[in-house]
Amino acid sequence: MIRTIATQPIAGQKPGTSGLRKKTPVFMGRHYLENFVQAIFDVVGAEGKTFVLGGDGRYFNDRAAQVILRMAAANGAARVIVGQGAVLSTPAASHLIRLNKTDGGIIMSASHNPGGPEEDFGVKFNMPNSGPAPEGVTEAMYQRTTEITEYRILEAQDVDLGTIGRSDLGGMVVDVVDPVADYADLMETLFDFPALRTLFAGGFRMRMDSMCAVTGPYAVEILENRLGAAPGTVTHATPLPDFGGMHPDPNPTWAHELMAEMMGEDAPDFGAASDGDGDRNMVVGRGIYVSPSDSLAVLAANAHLAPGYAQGLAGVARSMPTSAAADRVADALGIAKFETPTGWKFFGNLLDAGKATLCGEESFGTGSDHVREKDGLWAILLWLNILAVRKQSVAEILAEHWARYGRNYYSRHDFEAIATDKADAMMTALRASLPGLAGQAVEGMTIAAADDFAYTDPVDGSVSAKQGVRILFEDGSRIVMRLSGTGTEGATLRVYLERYSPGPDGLDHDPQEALAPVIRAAHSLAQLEAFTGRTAPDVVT
Ligand code: VG1
Ligand code: CO
Repeated sequence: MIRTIATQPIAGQKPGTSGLRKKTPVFMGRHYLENFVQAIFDVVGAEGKTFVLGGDGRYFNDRAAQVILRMAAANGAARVIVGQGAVLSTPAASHLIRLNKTDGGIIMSASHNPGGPEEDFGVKFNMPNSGPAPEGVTEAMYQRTTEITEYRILEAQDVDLGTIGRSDLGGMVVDVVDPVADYADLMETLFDFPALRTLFAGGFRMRMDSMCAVTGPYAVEILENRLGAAPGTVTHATPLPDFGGMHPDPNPTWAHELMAEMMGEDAPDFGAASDGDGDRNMVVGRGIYVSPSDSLAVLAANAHLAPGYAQGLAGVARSMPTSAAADRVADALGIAKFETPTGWKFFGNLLDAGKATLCGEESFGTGSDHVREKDGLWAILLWLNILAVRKQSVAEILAEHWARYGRNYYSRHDFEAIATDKADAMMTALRASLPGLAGQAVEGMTIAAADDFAYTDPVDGSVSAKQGVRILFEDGSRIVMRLSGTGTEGATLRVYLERYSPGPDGLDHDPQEALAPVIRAAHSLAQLEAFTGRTAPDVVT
């Protein structure tokens, strides 16, 4: 029986950089999930439609899936394709939307945020193109949450999501599918699996840290079962509702076990990690960390070595705070380059229009037109494919890359859990100071230009303003500052720092040392300590 439940708007259901993320107890609160899901269906329409549903398996994933299924049925959906156990990595969900040509999908994830009863949960909607809903759509969903008066839900027993197969839920078809198989098959079409099998058979050693999050089963199937990497190559391979207490954010701070192994005596040839929902990747060579901006540039320069990209790239897109290393490759290849605001949703149109083939963000996100999300395991496999063809180490590949293109020294400093009013005051003052900055000298560097990044989508003409403060120096150095749109506690200030060294000398400095004057300039221009009381970042990547 379908019930219509009276409800009231709940404040703050505004999706951020990637969907609606809140503390789990907030999401579990009365009508919280229901209101947001009804707002999704009210905006996109559910009648007669087919959706994909899955999540990263974090705490509340299983219960939320049952609620979403009953609401989909009550709203007239024809069919929902669910990953077994209500689990799908974000890129696998994106692939299933494309493969089955569905009307979109709902992904339950707070991505790289910790999970558990007191940690974070999230929900986002992906469009029929399989990418995250663009701003116009998420804004409409938010508006809907501010005026909602009722939601619809079927009264029914839980669907058995543990068993693959088809069932009926109040007239709606529920197809429970293997979360891994289709995704692994897609990877086989893009990469040279026989060459990768030969690589591993030849003694190549790898460590993959799945951080107790969703990629464990995917990585075991692809790396160990299909490619023959040694059993145990994948660590923390069992997804847990609280990620085993780990913070599933693949960066040197949170993936410290992997870092220690890769920098240690008996380091394997290649190391990698992925995040809560499997769309991020960190790549590490023996004794050398690859910054995500450099990773994008190296992948762009070498993608043609993998079968799926042998025909070359149409273009490369990066988020604005990502370093310009990829631009240099695009220029050398004579292909298009794009600079978008932070968040994967801004790449969707470029990918759909065939303008860009590879996309990347400095936040450990890399992907291509094979899906409409960033894709952690995809990036790791592309690196492996390149290593297999070039028969060089990660360190050698990076050194050759920098020698050819110069090096964009790059780092991001995060200042977490700042009181929101203090962070807002700092950004307001910084924005107000921008018009007078050009021509000023700081730390021996002259400011060439300063603005607040605005983006006009080249495909649909939509404009997104206030996407981050940029301070550009005459020597090519750059400071970018913006507040995070994925956090759930106070404000997180992200300071992005970049300095270009053309070589041939000065290509092997420590990034923090190379960037020292830029870091000092950022602190003084933003009056960071005066506004926030902070002198040092919480996380450096
Ligand atoms: C962060 C990253 C951004 C990324 C987003 C979602 O957003 O900076 O590059 O697209 O997370 O990634 P913000 O607004 O906190 O800076 V994920 O893996 O959390 O979906
Ligand atoms: Co993620």
